[in-house]
Amino acid sequence: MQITALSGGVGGARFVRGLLGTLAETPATEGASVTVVGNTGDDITLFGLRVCPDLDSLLYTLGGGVDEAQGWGRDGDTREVMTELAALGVQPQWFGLGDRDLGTHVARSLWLGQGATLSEVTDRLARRWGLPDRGVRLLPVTDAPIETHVVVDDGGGGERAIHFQEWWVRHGAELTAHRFNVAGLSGATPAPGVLEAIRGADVVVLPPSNPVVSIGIILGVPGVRDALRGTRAPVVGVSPLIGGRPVRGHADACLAPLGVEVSAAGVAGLYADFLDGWLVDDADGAATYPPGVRVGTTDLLMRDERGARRIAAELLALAGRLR
Ligand code: GDP
Ligand code: FO1
Ligand code: CA
Repeated sequence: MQITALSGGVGGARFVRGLLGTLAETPATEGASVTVVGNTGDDITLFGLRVCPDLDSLLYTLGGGVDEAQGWGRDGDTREVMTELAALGVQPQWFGLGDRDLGTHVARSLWLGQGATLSEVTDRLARRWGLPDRGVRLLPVTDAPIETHVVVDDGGGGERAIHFQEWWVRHGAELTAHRFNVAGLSGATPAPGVLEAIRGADVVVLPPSNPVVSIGIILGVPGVRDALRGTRAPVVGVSPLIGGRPVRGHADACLAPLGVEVSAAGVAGLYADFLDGWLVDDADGAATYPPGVRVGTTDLLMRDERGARRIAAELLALAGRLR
C-alpha cells in the first residue's frame, strides 16, 4: 500500500509517526510505504542559513531526534551559538536556533550553495535520520524558494508584510493578519515525485496540520490541487480543530482573514472539492459537513504516540484501507 501525506510541522509529524506505528503493528499493512509532502512556506533565511522548520520537524520526529516537549528542534539541544551571536549584537534573537539544529541548517545551506536542489538536500538529511529504513520518503512540496508573508497594519494607516515566522514567533500571531502572501508560489512547480505520489497513491491523508499556512500552502503550489481532485485514491483528513479551537498554535488567527469559520466543518469546507473522508472529534460530530464527505468521529487528541496510532488507524479505516 502506498500512502501519501501532505504535512506541516509538529501536528503533521506527530500524526505521521503514529501512522508509521499503526502500519508496523498491523499485519495487513506490511510493506506499506509512506510519502510525506512537506510544507516549505515557513522557510526562512537567518544568519545566511536556510531554515526549513516543517521539514525539520518531520525529520527529527520521524527520525527519533526531536525535542518532544516543543515538538520542533533537536532533543538535548543547547544555545551556545545564539548566546555568542547575542553578545556580538547580531539580530534577530526572536528565533531560537539550537546548536545541534544549526548543524542541519549549515549542511543544508552548504549543499544548496553547491547547487543541490532542496529535494536532494532533504533526501540527504532523511537518510541521516534513517527515514528510508522506516519506509518513508520525505519530499518538499517544491524546490522553488517560497516564503509565506503576513500583511499587517504598519501603525501609520498603511500595511506592511512581514515574514510568517516573525508574525508567528515574534508576535505570537497577535497582530491582525489581513492576508497571507506567498512569495514565489505562483511560479513554483511541484518538486519531483509530488504529483506522482498523489496520483499513484492508494490513499492520500491530510494530517491535523494548519489548514492555511501548512496544508493551504501545499495546495497552492500549481498542480497539487488538481492532482488531488483527479486522483483515484480516497483523500481523507484529520481535523486540526477540536471544539472550535486549535489544539496548539494559532490556526484561528490564520482562518480569520479567509473568513472561514473556526471549526472542523469550516476546515473541511476548504478541502470540499477533493475530500472524501473527514475525521473529527466526538465533540464536533453534530455539525454539518460538506455533502459527499464521509465523516467519522473519535477522540482526536494525540496525547502520546499511542493516541496518534489510534487516530491514524481510524483514518485508514474511514478510507476503507484497514480492516
Ligand atoms: P506546525 O507547522 O508546527 O504548526 O504544525 P502543523 O501545521 O503540522 O500542525 C499544526 C496543527 O496541529 C494545529 O492547528 C493544531 O491544532 C493541530 N494539532 C496539534 N496537536 C493536535 C492533536 O493532538 N490533535 C489534533 N486533532 N490536532 C492537533
Ligand atoms: N517556534 C517558536 O515559537 N519560537 C522559536 O524560537 C522557534 C525556533 C525554531 C527553530 C527551528 C525550527 O525548526 C522551528 C522553530 N520554531 C520556533 C517552531 C516553528 O517555526 C513554528 O512553530 C512553525 O513554523 C509554525 O508553523
Ligand atoms: Ca509550520
